[in-house]
Amino acid sequence: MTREQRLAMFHGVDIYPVTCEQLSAGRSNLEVLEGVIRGGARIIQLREKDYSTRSLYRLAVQFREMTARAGVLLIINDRIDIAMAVDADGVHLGQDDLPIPVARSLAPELLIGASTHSLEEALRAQEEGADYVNIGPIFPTSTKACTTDFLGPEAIAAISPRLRVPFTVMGGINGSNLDQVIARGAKRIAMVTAITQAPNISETVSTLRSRILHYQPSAP
Ligand code: 3NM
Repeated sequence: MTREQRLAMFHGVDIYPVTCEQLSAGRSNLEVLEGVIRGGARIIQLREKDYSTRSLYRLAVQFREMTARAGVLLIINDRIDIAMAVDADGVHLGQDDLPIPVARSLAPELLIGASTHSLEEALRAQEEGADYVNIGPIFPTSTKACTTDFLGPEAIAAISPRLRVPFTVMGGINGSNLDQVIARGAKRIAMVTAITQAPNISETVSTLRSRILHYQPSAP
């Protein structure tokens, strides 16, 4: 696929599940992926910080097979080499990973996402050519050893009007606070544990998706 086709698919994203096998209630990443696909998600990010390159590559090959069959975008966290090796749809880069322009020159057709934690970082990532930026952490989360404080849902309303590129939000988002982020303008919502720890992943993904897609603000 070209980057343009991938971008068009990205625009159709609502829920954005991110893996973490350690926090998947004893299930494998492939089992989680299967549930995520059955629940109707249009994208998944493979994020495993501590795997060896070979194990991550092997898993990414399987993720690519399953996501390609389902027409689901596959984004690889941090590792542009793995993303290129398995013909993933994109790479998600943190503030300490390869600079966005370098990643872009290596892989012109990959979507490049960037983790950002402030307005300044979000604007810089956009200027550097990110295809989408993540704003987070929105709420406290123990999934990531965060050095930054959480931003609060108000940050979404403050940062997103300054962005031309699509954005995702992440960090501590779950069924109980989902409406707060949607109400601030979030349309693409990234989650780890709200999905990976759900007893029934496909049902949870499906329910969260319909809440994102059919959100109605409650009357004042
Ligand atoms: N990145 P959960 S927050 C991996 O803000 C990650 O950049 C974040 O996990 C960021 O949905 C986060 O379980 C953890 O809170 C999100």
